[in-house]
Amino acid sequence: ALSLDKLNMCMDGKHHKVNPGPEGKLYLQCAPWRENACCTANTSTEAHDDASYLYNFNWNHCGAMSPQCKKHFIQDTCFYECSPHLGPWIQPVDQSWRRERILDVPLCNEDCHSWWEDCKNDFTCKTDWHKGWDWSSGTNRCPEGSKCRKWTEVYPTAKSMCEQIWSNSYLYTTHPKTSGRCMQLWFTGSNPNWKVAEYYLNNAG
Ligand code: FOL
Repeated sequence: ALSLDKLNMCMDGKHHKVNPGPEGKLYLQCAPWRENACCTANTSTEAHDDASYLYNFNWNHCGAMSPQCKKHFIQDTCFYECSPHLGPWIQPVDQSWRRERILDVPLCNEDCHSWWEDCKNDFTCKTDWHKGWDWSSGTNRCPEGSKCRKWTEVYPTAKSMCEQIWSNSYLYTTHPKTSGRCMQLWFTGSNPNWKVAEYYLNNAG
């Protein structure tokens, strides 16, 4: 679609709406986006389900993911599916399941660190969760030759996790939430990320 407004648009992803707009009700952790969202109410509900139809993605590929870790993945899903302010970081991509992706979205320091801290005691078998899984069962399983390892072995630092898990969707930053220089996964009230996108649009990354 012709993007007239990089500050208010939806990426051409698997489940994204064509244009952002109000949704009335979005489910639980996705509720902060309800006034202006790229996700539908159905997508917001699915974001909270294990192995949801969104990507058939199994968080529990190395045993049950802890609830405190899972809440960050739910928040990431809400952010990824619902955010209308990712324009400066949207890139075309040649993938079977989407035509656009996000690249190097500057993530607020606290959001990256709290995510990693809450997942520290969990396990995974892969650093890049976008590719290389065994999908023969219909959901992702650890590929042959991989082993479930402690989170901190796979991701020694918060930075390594935030940047590598979704193949550089995020860029690690030292910017705090209050800076207006980083995107927030977690917020209440009006979406603070519009101003951040505006800043990066005018200051060319
Ligand atoms: N969150 C964020 N922040 N950025 C993202 O890009 C993102 N993407 C997903 C979920 N949350 C995100 C979607 N996740 C496959 C794996 C994960 C996934 C979507 C699709 C998948 O089918 N992987 C195949 C390769 C498919 C292909 O590239 O053609 C595989 O080999 O495992």
